[in-house]
Amino acid sequence: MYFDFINKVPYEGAKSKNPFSFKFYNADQIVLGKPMREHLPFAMAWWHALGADGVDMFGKSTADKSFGAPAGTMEHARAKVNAGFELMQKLGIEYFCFHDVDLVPEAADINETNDRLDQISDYILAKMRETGIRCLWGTANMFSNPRYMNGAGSSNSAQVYCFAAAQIKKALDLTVKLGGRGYVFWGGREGYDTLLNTDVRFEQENIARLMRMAVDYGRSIGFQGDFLIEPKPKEPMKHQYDFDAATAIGFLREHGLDQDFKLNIEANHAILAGHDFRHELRIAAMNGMLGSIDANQGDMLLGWDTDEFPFNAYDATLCMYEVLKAGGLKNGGFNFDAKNRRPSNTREDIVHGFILGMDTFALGLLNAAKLIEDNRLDAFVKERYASFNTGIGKKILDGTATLQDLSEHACRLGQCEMPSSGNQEYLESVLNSVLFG
Ligand code: XLS
Ligand code: NI
Ligand code: NI
Repeated sequence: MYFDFINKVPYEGAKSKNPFSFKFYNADQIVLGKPMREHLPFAMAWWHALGADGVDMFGKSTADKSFGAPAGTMEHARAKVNAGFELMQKLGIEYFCFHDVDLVPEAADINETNDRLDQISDYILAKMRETGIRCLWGTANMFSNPRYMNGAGSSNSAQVYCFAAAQIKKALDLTVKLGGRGYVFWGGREGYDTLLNTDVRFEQENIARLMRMAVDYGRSIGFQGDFLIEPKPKEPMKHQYDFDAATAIGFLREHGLDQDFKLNIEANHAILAGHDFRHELRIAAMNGMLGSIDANQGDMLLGWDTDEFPFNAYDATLCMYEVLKAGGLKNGGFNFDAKNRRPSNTREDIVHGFILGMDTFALGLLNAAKLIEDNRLDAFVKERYASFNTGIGKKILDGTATLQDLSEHACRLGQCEMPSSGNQEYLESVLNSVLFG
């Protein structure tokens, strides 16, 4: 036992002072006709929960993630499985997400790595059967190994491209073996630092080819879930090709991949792209491409992907508002792509992080449901466009008016009335009164 200081974390309500209890996440509570656990399929990110040990560019690890076994061994890989399943069970987290190399130490020869992956996935599968915990999505890490210094699908080296393909194939095999609902492409090194050495069109077309091959292979082995692109504008590259939701959607459509792919929207990546979380969710949702969510939070004062456990209740509320209005996540979930701050280096801190994140999204869900029931925001937006419901506006929507007709309409009026007020401050006060009233 690695988390022997807790049993199953209970829901005790907002007034509880017990640090190891949920204040808002009450799995069985019905919200808008569904239990919270179904609205919020939470997932543990293997790499953060079981891997991230506080190493940063300036310092060594601060947290012990050995779980009692020597680093770089299969014993350690199995200890991580044991610790991860114990943690998920105690928190009531029903899903996990993984990269291939989160699961086992990578060997020099890919064949050896693949053997290790076969072993560990047998071990994981047994745990899944025992606990009922499931796989949300899998992915291949195509950014850490030095061979990916120029990218994976965007590499200038055909050999590197083949190694990327081999990793994707294996990660798809694992995802199918573990019953994963999604397969993610996060293009960390798919981008460029200078145009002086880069053929952007060539690189993007090659990425699309690799994705097409992945889809063909995945479908051929029975993968029925979603392929997902996780947009991020920069870091580690200066320019990353999957800049934001709109860019990724355009890419998928251009290359005929839009039937198989959706998007995995990460809160922190939205901020790096100069948007906010809800903008990215809306763009994905209105294009029918809201697949899954990487639930974390950035720091407005820092320009990088800090992957914090989310605590901003406004953001979570407006996120859940978008998700509820989009009809929920079908194959997706809320993956805590989040890690403890470097000085929060105990096992208790890991549990605090998840409790915080799960409570924040539960609070967001409860608030978003209240906003929907209140209906003032929705009604306002609907009314705002009412001039298109009748007369010339209706003709525009029906497609029965020409530019000439509209011009005649305007010229007949001579002068234009001002449109109705946006009433932003009023709407913000509605938001506050619903949240805190
Ligand atoms: C990095 C990404 C990464 C993906 C999975 O910024 O968020 O963690 O989610 O490769
Ligand atoms: Ni992510
Ligand atoms: Ni990220």
